[in-house]
Amino acid sequence: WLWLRRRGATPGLPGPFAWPVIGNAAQLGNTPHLYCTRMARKYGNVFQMQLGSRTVVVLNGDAIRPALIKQGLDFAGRPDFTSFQFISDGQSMAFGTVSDSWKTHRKLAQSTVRMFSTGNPQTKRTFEQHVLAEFRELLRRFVEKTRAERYFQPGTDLVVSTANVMSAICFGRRYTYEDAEFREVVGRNDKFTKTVGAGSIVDVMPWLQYFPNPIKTIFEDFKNLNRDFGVFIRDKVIEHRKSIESSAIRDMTDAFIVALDQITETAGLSSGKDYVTPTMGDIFGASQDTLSTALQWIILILVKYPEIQTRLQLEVDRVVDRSRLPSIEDQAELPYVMAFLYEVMRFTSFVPLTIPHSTVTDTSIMGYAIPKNTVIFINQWSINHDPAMWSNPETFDPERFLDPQGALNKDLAANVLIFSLGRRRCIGEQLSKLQLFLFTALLAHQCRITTDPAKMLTLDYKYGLTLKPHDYAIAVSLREDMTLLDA
Ligand code: HJJ
Repeated sequence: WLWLRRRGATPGLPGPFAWPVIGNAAQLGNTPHLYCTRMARKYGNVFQMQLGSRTVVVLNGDAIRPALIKQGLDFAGRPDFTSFQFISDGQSMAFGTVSDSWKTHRKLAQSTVRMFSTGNPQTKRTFEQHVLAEFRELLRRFVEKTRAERYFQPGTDLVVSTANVMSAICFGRRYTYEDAEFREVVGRNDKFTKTVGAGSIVDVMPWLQYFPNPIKTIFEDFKNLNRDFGVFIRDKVIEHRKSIESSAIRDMTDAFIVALDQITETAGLSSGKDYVTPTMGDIFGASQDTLSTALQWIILILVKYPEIQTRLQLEVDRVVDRSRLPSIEDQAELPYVMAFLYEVMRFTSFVPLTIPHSTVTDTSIMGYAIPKNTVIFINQWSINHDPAMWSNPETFDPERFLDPQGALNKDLAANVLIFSLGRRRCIGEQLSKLQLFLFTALLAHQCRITTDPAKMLTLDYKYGLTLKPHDYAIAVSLREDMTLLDA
């Protein structure tokens, strides 16, 4: 057995004993990030484990920054995992490995996202209007459901709502809450998240997909959702190509089509492959999954800690009177709202391990040699819960981000790691932070959210690429009868 472990392992790297065939897969359990954090305490911030046929090197704490920044190029690859081949037929930018054309596409995607969100005051204004329009619809629906059912589960409505903001800027349209096709396309995030999260079983024991067992069923669901999702995005792109006028760019899809066609012409790139569909899939898919997860956490925490909800309301009321709604310009005046959001990101760490990386060359980190094509897990959770960096890391406390004058401690906020770093860092970070700020400030300004006092609220979650809270029920009441949202 020791010989088996040595065979696939990286010489010299510490790590837990690995069982034959499965290695450490069973030990990961339902919380791989917690297992990795425990192992890092025992073996150090760089350790190895064996998952099925793969040796995985896990980077924790202070091993993360040097690997992703100073040696960013070496660590920027993606493993050839089975599940990744089914995301946009293996053409996804987020799940595909690095190359020269990848770099060009990523830059283009980055500037396109910026052009429709945080790029300049004009685009910010438009983006804000989309968020506001969706918030209006969402609040109306919440109030109606509270009237009809008293306590209701907000999960699916939050997905539709955030997906609609992104659909507006990606595709130039929104969908009603009753739209069955849209609900189907955005309603399977849990299945996506479960299969692509670090430690996913099919990726390290691919033989499991070939005979009847629970993993095979999960994988079939995953393939089906990717097929349906792909068709949805592809149809959008086809419609756009039919009606596009380069003098009047309507949305991100138009902008991306024009930009990519231009590059293909001038640089002779990418041999006529359509990268618009996979990249719009990445942008729309990633944003609706992550932002809806973030909002589910935000609302859960608001009802779990009503005194924090009150504190948010007090701050928003001090800055925004009843004659208008909170807006982007208020952000600098609302440090508690920002501290609350950073604490949600830190405390939940709802992307605990990033999308798995791989080394593209032989390299080393903190004195340990790591061969080319090694699977690398980045444990973001370990930084956000490091007791050396955060006092009482398991306590939810936005105050930790405020200095004695009540201003946001930006240096401390920059230590929260949830969008990753370096060449693979999230391209939607600015967009997400702006959208979450607006939603949170609007919620605090407009309504009070409560939960059934007879039911216990848990902060437990389901593991995946994103951690999803369990279902919970809320009631929503407007803070005043006449609301600005009716205007
Ligand atoms: C999806 C949910 C999907 C795609 C893409 C093509 C880019 C959360 C973190 C990163 C985001 C990773 C990306 C996800 C792309 C989804 C998402 C879903 C189908 C997709 C760390 O998102 O249910 O289906 O097809």
